[in-house]
Amino acid sequence: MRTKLMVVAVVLFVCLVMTVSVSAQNYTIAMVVKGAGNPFFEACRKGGEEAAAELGFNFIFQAPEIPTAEGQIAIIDALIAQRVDAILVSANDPDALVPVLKRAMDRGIKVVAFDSGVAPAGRHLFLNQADMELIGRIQVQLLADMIDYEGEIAVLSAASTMANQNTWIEWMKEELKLSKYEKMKLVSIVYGDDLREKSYTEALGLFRAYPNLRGIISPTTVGVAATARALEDQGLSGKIALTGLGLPSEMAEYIRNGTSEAIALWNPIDLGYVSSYMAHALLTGQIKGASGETVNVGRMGERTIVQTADGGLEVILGAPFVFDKDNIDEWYQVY
Ligand code: RAM
Repeated sequence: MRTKLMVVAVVLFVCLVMTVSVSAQNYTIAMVVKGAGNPFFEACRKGGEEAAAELGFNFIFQAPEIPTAEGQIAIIDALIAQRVDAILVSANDPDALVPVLKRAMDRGIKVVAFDSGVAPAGRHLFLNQADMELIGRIQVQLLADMIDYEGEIAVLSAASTMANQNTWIEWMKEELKLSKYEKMKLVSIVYGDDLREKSYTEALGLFRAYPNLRGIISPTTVGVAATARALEDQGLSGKIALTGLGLPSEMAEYIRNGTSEAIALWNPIDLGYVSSYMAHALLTGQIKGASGETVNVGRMGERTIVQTADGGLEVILGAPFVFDKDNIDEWYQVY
């Protein structure tokens, strides 16, 4: 009888230990993106799901109906109430999200911003897709080549509050200061808010307001695809050049027919994958989230945490990649 009781006690103890260790690793990581229906973020989601399968955490994907800070704040509030372990966020506004993210961090939730950052006070880490300066400058260089360094140009951006687009536009302006661009003039910056129809309408507005327009840069996957469609609908392909940051899957037909000779981007699947690995490493204690630490990011190898100019901490994914007629066929089915 005593031996039987002992066996039962041991079995119960083992079960208890197993439950504790399983639930300790059963983290929930939530990805909050700018807005619903954006294929760029669907690709980020794929990367998050891939990391979840490898590391064994629960993955939640959430997006406000339209890309606003208010929508994201409501979602994050609900995630805090749900007691998720980490939040990955591509912010619609770098400052408006700080109070709610601070509240999340106060409750022990790890916050990793990715793609479009939040101010350092509202995050533990930021995953930067690529050097912001490079992304800004490269788009001016691509457009300049298309229009022989001459004529009026415009920018069709996402929302005026979005940190990633705003930083890239600042670097575009810096690039345009170089003497080789003295015959190019930035005449307008308009905002399509990362909504397809609004971006389309803004593109039409540019065509109407600037009859001499030679080129458009659209540093948003939603904006660049909408502008390409507007150019074709108005019979302006080949008359107004177009570049920006586009998904190969959405831009392939426009690149093949010359509406846009070239676009740039990084791999959004990797972006979702690496940001998930970063959050998981913070949760397990593999990293503390300090400058100089190395974080293991699965099939992408390792990355080092560095200090940014704004006093925050970030990890850089890689370099932007240019897609054109020569390589689009290799990429349009990938993302
Ligand atoms: C849109 C979003 C996203 C940006 C890409 C390039 O999908 O604005 O934040 O990184 O474009």
